[in-house]
Amino acid sequence: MNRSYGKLLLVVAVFSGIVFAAYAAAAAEMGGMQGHQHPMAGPELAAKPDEVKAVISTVPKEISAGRPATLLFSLSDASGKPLENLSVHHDRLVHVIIASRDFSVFAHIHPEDFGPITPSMKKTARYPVRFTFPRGGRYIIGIDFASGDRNFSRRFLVDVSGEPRTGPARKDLAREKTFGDLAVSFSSVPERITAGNEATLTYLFRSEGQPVTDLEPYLSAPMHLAIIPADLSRFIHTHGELPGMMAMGHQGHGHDMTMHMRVPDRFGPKVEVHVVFPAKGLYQIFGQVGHKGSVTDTSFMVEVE
Ligand SMILES: [Cu+2]
Repeated sequence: MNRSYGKLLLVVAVFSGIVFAAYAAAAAEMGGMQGHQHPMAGPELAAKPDEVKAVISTVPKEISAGRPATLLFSLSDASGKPLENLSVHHDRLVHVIIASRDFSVFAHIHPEDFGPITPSMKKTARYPVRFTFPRGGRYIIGIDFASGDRNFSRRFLVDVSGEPRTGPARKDLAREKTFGDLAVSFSSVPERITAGNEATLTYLFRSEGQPVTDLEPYLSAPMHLAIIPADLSRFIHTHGELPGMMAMGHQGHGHDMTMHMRVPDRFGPKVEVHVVFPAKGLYQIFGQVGHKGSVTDTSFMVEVE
């Protein structure tokens, strides 16, 4: 056992009271965790869940609402060595999604957002982000990273002290919502989504009554999505496609084709997402699009039967 792994274990031991690493669920989640989901699994779906390990630690140890916190993700391979060979995917080394249990809080951040990636971060495979949790209660933290040509996702739960506390998610199946200056119509085919079967989600964007045709890529994809069930048992990160891109994507190897496809500089008004929901229940779908130089976060809920 090398020294850094020893330290890692110590960190786990020290923080185990407040941090829940999701190893138990990892095997069940593998199918739902890859960047782009297909019933036809690509070779990367065969990756063993214990092939890489991700551990979260936080400073301070107990996070309080309204106080800045540092979240540190330590990545290691099966033998416990730091995972040094992370590859950039979607323009970043590590993607971090944070959502509150009631889904009123959402953030998508990266270590790169807080300064350059240092040689020491790469060598130790320890990547920090900073975040101020606005309310107390339970949060899900999902991370995505790639090593070689394999994508990995891991999920953690953290409890934040302080009032007011976020409660459970409430069912809200509204299909027309406005986010910033974008009016969004959300629909699914089939309308009744069933577990284990692919559904196509379509977003139609309008602004001042007109279809929006100048959406912009965000981190090299037409849309970034984080899909989270109400019981926070999974974290699915996937990407939108433009209608018509799909035919190409589906000829591929069943992994994240959007990574290999050039996204037009401007597009709209529709973005499609192909998702296989792994189990019954309510899921919140956070979708992010670029428009006029900034990123708009959208949020819809689906009920999977
Ligand atoms: Cu990201």
